[in-house]
Amino acid sequence: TAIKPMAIATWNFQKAAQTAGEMLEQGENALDAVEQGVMVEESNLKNTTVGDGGAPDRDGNVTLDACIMDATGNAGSVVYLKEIEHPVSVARKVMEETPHVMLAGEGALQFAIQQGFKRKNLLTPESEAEWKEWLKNKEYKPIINIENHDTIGMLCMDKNGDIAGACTTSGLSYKMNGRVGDSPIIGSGLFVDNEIGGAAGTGMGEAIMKSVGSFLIVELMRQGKSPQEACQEAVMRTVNKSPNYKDFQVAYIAMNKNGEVGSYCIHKGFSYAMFQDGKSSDNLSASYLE
Ligand code: SD4
Repeated sequence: TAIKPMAIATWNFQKAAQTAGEMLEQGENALDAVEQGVMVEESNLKNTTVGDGGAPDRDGNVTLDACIMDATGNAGSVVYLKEIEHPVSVARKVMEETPHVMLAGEGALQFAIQQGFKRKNLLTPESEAEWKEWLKNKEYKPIINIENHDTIGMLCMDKNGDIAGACTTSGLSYKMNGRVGDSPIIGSGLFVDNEIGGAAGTGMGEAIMKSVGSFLIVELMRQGKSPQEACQEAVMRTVNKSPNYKDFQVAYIAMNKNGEVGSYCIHKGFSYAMFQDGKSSDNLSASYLE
């Protein structure tokens, strides 16, 4: 049977999935599609959890985390990157132009500038005003599904059946200065093994990192689980080990080599966008809690 290219993305990012999906249908490769797809959200000023317009940390710094993986198992990542609108593209440059996988902070910014990326102030007046409001009480309590949950993780399968993935975020709003989440950590916020499939996570990064969630899902698929079963088991790993699991969200999406997809989350309200066969859809994820 002919392979049907497709793109899936965390949350209802249909424009991002469509951008990638249309590229795939035109025969472009999964890596180019996944990069261009997530860039839609990096540029979306209304998305305060990714790229330009991202909410700052508690000291007012917008710091971005992103990673990308291709079908050969190569990976690139940037963490605590400031002033660059498209961290995913810097992550791709790290993968392609350096002997390393991950660059952080000042060094990542220096590398980006060397590669021709332009510095830009990413703190919008709106995000700054909200941060100043937050400073009045300094209450650190991410609201489930709404605040802090708009990170884009995306998986693409191209016409050759090859899979690539990317994940990009400004992390949790009002995080501590220096905090890095799961999104740029290979195996946590994202993992792709082109023999098996890929997975991406969103939600409370600390919980995802502690279970190495995306790697876990790919390994469970390797053992024969469907993407849906694998996502569910990864979420349950966190639920069973976290007495306070009701206080945060963790959500995963996954895709296998047969083009089957799945998703699971703790709290109802997570959905994933999908583009295939020229059609875009928003899919409500199964959840542990109603
Ligand atoms: C993080 N996982 O930095 C990210 C946050 C997130 O939608 O997914 N927001 O912990």
